[in-house]
Amino acid sequence: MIQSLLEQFKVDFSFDQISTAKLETPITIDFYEKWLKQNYHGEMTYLETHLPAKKSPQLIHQNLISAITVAQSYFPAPEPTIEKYPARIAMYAQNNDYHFWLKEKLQKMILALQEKFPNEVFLAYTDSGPILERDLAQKSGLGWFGKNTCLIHPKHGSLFFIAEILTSLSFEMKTENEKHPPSQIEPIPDFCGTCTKCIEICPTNAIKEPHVLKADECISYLTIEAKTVPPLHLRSKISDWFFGCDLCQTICPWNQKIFRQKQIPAQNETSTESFLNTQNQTEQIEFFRQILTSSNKQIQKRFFRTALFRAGGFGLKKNALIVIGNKKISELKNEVSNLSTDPKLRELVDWCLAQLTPIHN
Ligand code: B12
Ligand code: SF4
Ligand code: SF4
Repeated sequence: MIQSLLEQFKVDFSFDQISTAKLETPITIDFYEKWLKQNYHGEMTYLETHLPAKKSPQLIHQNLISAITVAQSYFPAPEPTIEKYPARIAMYAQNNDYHFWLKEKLQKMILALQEKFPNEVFLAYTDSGPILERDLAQKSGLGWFGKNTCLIHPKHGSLFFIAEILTSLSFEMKTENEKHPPSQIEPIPDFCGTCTKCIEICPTNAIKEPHVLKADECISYLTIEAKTVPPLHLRSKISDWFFGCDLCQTICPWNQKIFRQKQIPAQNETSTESFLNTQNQTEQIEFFRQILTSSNKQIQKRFFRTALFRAGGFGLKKNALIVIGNKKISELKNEVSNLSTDPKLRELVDWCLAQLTPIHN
């Protein structure tokens, strides 16, 4: 019964994949602990706080036994933002904030499950819970761990979110129509082979070795998570990325099929600098002008329920200053100068103005 219910969910909620796994100590927990000890997580201290529950998921709720895992493709955008941003933004962020709409899908699934299993526990998560999601998804057969650390599926590539329902239900029981109990799903083998494209393209060399990302050097961290301005040596490497980064995924051979299938030319996606025509340039200048001249409150209001909300007013101003400096958008010199009264941004403003000042011999 459960297998056919899951198949129904896959269709009803347009998931790319749905599966199950036994909930136990993750296979890669030792990698995770080592990674934390190396301080590769930067300011994301919540990743340390999450360690005990990640190690022993039953600390979340003692009755938890299994997980239903889903993969939801985010490209092309299934839930596109109303506003199209004229700046370089990671593909996932071209959707409304998945912490809301993807979780809402899981909550609808839980309502259906609770009708059939009223005495069982069901908890929905995507991204923010104390769960090692790539490990759980790998165990459920949703993909393999790429050298860029992303989970990749031979058919679906890696441009997908992971979400899960933790439950007290057991999927060990096999029904007459099911050849295998769902929890005995075979993990997908590693198809990276000798390829190292993701490591080579990373502008900040954040992938220190296959499977190991120094997060505090990743553009995604620097433009979304960091509450401080990026160190000087990384600023030029951020190039024109305003929010997030996709390069180690868009270069991946396993995503090229997705671009071809959807008839999207991958050229701009895999380039370390995006191409902008004159109209895009004008729109981009206006977009950054608005960011720089709005109050942090106005920015929060404008980006509510979008992925960009996470960076907040300070974060988006910081990101705009870096792109303006790197792309030498001198039309915004006055707006940049006006921000020098903000003590948190003053040093970055000086750096940005220095990039905008032509050097004379
Ligand atoms: C913190 C975090 C980040 C950090 C650090 C990312 C990182 N690679 O560590 C930053 C801010 C940089 C980030 C960036 C991005 N993130 Co993020 N992030 C997370 C979060 C909250 C925790 C990840 C974590 O614990 N990292 C610590 C490392 C050690 O663990 P890991 O990345 O999961 O890596 C696993 C494997 O690679 C494997 N592994 C590690 N070493 C080795 C060695 C060997 C030999 C093997 C075989 C395996 C192996 O074990 C690890 C643990 O299971 C998860 C959500 C969650 N709760 O899990 C989302 C999550 C991983 N992020 C996600 C996404 C979409 C992104 C971005 C694509 C967003 C963007 N475009 O800007 C980028 C991708 C950058 C990249 N190359 O990873 C998705 C990934 C989906 C997928 N298909 O893999 C997740 C699962 C969120 C979600 N629910 O969809 N993220
Ligand atoms: S997201 Fe960008 S900066 Fe981060 S590891 Fe991938 S290529 Fe490097
Ligand atoms: S680019 Fe190559 S090495 Fe990197 S994840 Fe894709 S297949 Fe693996």
